[in-house]
Amino acid sequence: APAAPLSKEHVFRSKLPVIDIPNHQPLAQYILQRASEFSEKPCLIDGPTGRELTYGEVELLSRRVAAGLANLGIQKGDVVMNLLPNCIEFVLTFLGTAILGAIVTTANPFYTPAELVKQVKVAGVKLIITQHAYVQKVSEIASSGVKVVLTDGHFENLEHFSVLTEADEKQCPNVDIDPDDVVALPFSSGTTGLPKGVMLTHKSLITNVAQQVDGENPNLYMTSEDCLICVLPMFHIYSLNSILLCSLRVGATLVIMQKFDLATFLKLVQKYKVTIAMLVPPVILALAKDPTVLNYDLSSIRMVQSGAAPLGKDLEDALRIRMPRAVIGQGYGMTEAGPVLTMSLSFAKYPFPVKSGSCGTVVRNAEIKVLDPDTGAALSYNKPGEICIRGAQIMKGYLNNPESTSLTIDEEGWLHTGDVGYVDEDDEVFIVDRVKEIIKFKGFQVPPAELEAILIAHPDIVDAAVVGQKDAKAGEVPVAFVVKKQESDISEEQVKEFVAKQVVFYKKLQTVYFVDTIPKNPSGKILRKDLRSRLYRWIHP
Ligand code: 4UW
Repeated sequence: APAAPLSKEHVFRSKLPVIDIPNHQPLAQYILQRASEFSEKPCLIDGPTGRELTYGEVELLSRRVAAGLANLGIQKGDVVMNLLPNCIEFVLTFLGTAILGAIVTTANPFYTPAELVKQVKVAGVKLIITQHAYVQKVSEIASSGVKVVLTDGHFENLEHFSVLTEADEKQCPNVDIDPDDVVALPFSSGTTGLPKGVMLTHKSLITNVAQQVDGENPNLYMTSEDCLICVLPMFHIYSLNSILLCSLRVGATLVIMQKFDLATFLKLVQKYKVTIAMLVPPVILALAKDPTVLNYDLSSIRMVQSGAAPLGKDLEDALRIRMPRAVIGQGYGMTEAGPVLTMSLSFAKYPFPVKSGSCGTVVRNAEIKVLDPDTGAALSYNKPGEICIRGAQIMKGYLNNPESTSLTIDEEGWLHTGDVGYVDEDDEVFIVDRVKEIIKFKGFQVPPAELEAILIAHPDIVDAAVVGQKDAKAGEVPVAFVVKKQESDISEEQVKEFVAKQVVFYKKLQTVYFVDTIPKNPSGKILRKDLRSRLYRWIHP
């Protein structure tokens, strides 16, 4: 079908035709719709141990986990925290919780106890599923009445995951799931402030998976013949949606890695003849530049996707030279957007030519527009402004936070991303800047407001501001501007250590600059742009 013409209001759409999306179903039913067709086929392979589960086993065990969670008192609408690195149990927990009509909140197992307590409270977590290695971190939470289940080993009187996988699947309660019920609650700080619970419904996630892999000409063409490597953490929406849910939907095989290690990654790609790799820029950098890559046969890879942070055109081209047989392109996502906004049409079954450096085209069954930062008017081709998206895939809102929700989704249903970009004449989206506070360390979110709150809590610190500084390896790193008390002789090292003790590794401050004042506008908002340009001038005098 021909592309829809650009309307007068400058709304951009996909070149792919609109499709029917069965988003009235419960998510797990949609995701596992074809599982019986693939029941004997490997679904999940745990990279380090080689343990495999077929589609038949994944489906059965997920229903058992749903029944087991119900036995532990979890009901529809309750929140379960999936505090696991990439592993088979992560997948079973996600699907089991979804089947039960309950809600999964995902968290990084490397979070500090303080970070976990905040999320558990905001999300109203009833039960945590984790590994033995992280049990100390949640001990305080457990003593306040939150149940903890361990996927490995035993600890005091905590339940073991086998109480879930050995439950009777016939006892799984029959629940009525409404398409607008929340199923996933990842945390994101969005365009401003502290991390918030992002309410993704059954309808949003089905819509976004369908926008990628469904239809006669899927935007992200993958099939049951494909083998994907999953090295990005499933607790982040990129991996959860575009890697896990999409591959289950099409019946592909997923090779799971717990953490990135180049040699292991290359070995697994070679061993399992991986065909699709969804990655982030730092991994692309390693693949493009590290000499050891040349010792492996990676010719099975037909598609490489990058996203979650900007990928320079030079790096994209460098990888293309190394992997001439693979289609290389980008996707652009944001947790609140469900997450995928745009994806390269070079990944489609019947692909379109795309330009290096582009983030792709808006997904089908959705609309984007680009707003002039000064006037709020929608812009035409090639004019940079704030990217906004609308469609059934975007979040329902932030949990218990109507104020932040209405600042992000306007009355007409447009989600304002805080990203600055433009759409070229070929409908390709290019991201050029960010107007929101968020710092991205290797694609991980670092919310400045969270670090500022920690800094200001220090007795020697009067005021503080945190901004991102460009970094060759991580993309960006957080640096702080700190106003200390007049009589204080606190050092940079002491400030860094004070923060480091309270946060996960990628939120640690790289540098602390002591200053006399923090530049603010009349209403007290930190002028981050001023601070960023000050940094730039210091580094490039
Ligand atoms: N280029 C430049 C990009 C890009 C980017 C994201 O942590 P969040 O909330 O979410 C994500 C999700 C990424 C993602 C999900 C599913 C998918 O298929 C895919 O394709 C590769 C990617 O990162 O951070 C959102 C913010 O991260 C930046 C941008 O600022 C966005 O608002 N970002 N992708 N390709 N920047």
